[in-house]
Amino acid sequence: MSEQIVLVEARGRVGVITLNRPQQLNALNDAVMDQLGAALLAFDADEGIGAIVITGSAKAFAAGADIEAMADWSFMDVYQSGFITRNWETIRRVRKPVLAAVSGFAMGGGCELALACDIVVAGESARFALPEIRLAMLPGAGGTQRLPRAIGKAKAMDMCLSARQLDAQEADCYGLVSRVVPDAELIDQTLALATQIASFSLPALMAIKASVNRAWESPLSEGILFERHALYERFASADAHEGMHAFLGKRTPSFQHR
Ligand code: CO8
Repeated sequence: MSEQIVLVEARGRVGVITLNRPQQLNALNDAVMDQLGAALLAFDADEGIGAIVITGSAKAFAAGADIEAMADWSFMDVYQSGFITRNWETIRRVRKPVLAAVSGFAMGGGCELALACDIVVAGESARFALPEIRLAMLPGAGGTQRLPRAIGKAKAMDMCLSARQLDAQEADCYGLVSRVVPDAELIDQTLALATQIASFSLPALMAIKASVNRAWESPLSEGILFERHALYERFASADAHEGMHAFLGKRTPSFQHR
């Protein structure tokens, strides 16, 4: 039986997806992106799951798009088949929180995959780069768009134009990652964080994720309007009433994810 290139496992209310092409440093080919997308959508549809973790191996989260696969593609190949659009953007459809647990290389498309996640937890060995310029290519899976939004134009230009690599501490300082933890604790700490998040009310998590994402995608006035309606909608949620009454009653809330 051939080895599974994407491993999928539920740990309580957390769905864990592990990229598993260690020989190729988890280079992202169509099969990986198809399976990653399918796993994301399955967890997103699963009522028993409240948060999702994507991780790789100790040496590489992912070393980018599979260069061997795409080296001889023509313009028509990528245009007609909708390269990137066809299976790299599935993650944008996921409404539940997605956490990346990154150790080792997060290069090119691997860095872009981390940038597409909601929270990035980096092990101390994590290395982030968009080195496509070395190939005379372009960070085309959201890199030139999400990176400047995440870390600002000056740092993003430096990374994109010079292939500069950031270590975990630099990535933390610049806002590319959410937190840095010792490598040995990466999975446990990310799972603990995901478990904590998944214990909260799922519709509230989804509303907050949508509202924060709106901050990136609209002017402030529209973002504030979106947020206001998201807030009003909270009052239609049984969990919100339960959360507030539990606080007042000095007891632990029992969320039904409604
Ligand atoms: N694609 C295919 N194979 C890869 C990739 C990759 N991205 N990265 C590593 N591998 C393979 C190597 O070819 C090697 O295979 P083999 O053992 O058969 O020779 C194996 O993985 C191990 O790699 P190395 O021997 O190179 O390991 P090192 O520890 O010496 O180096 C590095 C690790 C620094 C990560 C190095 O492998 C490297 O530089 N990899 C390429 C990184 C890169 O350029 N990534 C960007 C790719 S392009 C991209 O992601 C664009 C996505 C956006 C949309 C697409 C537009 C281009």
